[in-house]
Amino acid sequence: MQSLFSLLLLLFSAGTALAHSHLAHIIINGNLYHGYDPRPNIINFPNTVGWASTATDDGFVPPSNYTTPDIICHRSGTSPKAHAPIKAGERIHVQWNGWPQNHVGPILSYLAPCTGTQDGCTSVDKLSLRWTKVDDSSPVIIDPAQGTWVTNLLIRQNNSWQVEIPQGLKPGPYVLRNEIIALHYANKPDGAQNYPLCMNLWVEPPVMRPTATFKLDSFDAMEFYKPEDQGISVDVFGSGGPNGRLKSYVVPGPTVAVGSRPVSHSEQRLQSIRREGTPVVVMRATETVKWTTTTGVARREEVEAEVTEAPEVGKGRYDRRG
Ligand SMILES: *[C@@H]1O[C@H](CO)[C@@H](O)[C@H](O)[C@H]1NC(C)=O
Ligand SMILES: *[C@@H]1O[C@H](CO)[C@@H](O)[C@H](O)[C@H]1NC(C)=O
Ligand SMILES: [Cu+2]
Repeated sequence: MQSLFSLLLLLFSAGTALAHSHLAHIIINGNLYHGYDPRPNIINFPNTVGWASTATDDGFVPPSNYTTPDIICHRSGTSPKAHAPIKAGERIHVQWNGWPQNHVGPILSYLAPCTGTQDGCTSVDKLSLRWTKVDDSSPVIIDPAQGTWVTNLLIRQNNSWQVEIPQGLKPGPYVLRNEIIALHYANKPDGAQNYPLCMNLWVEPPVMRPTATFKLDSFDAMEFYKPEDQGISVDVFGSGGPNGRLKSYVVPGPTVAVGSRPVSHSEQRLQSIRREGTPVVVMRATETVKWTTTTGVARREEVEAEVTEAPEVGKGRYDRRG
């Protein structure tokens, strides 16, 4: 009996160790753009829009590292050259490479403009990125009695989540940071697991005139969370096992910015892949060229919107109930 238990425990821990994740790809209007796979011996696509990291174990950033640059865009995160083009108001399907059932927690999305560069987000100093939360996947606990969380919804739709780029967002280069905080060990010291995935976007003017005004906040990722936050240090399974007792969850970090339109749970669905998308490379801050395998023969496209002026920065606030 004892040995069977140990065997099961071993299988379970092996399962969780293997079950970490990374960004597989994103889909915008049926166009697929590649993510970055940090595991050893993988040759990544040169035109990935996903930030590279040294998380070779597909792992996470722990609360003890919340004040280090690793929390910004994962461990030793570095920006790629490519940016996925998207119009303000459109939706991105963020495809995770699998997600384990027990890794319950919130799915958070943040945007940061890349300013002061000629090449968009490519050479941006990640420490200078200032973030706005555009989605917190509320309500994070879908059914307290059943113990279902938004991560279960993500798993049901092939481990993906849809994020809407606010219609009122000014055109230009942005980093989208999609993060899941897995809370299965969050009742233990330093037990929460943050998986921040960054990707580069080139935001174009919306098809229709924006109806809502949107104002960027200016949060520093190294100040988002504290190990003792209510939503970070939390016993999600209660004392009674998997059908947890936790009835409500306090989302950590800044509140969702006014003018954001998170895709609601009922609107969440799969986007299908229709074709390989062509990312863009940003030139002279306001111009882009389409990605080609051989540089130099790319088509140049002017973006008519005035993207040079710095985006307006709002006050924003942290919600630290309790
Ligand atoms: C936390 O940061 C330290 C110092 O940079 C590093 O050595 C350690 O590997 C990090 N831990 C994780 C799990 O990323
Ligand atoms: C489901 O996700 C995998 C990657 O994890 C991907 O290869 C596959 O195309 C996705 N399926 C659909 C229907 O989107
Ligand atoms: Cu894991």
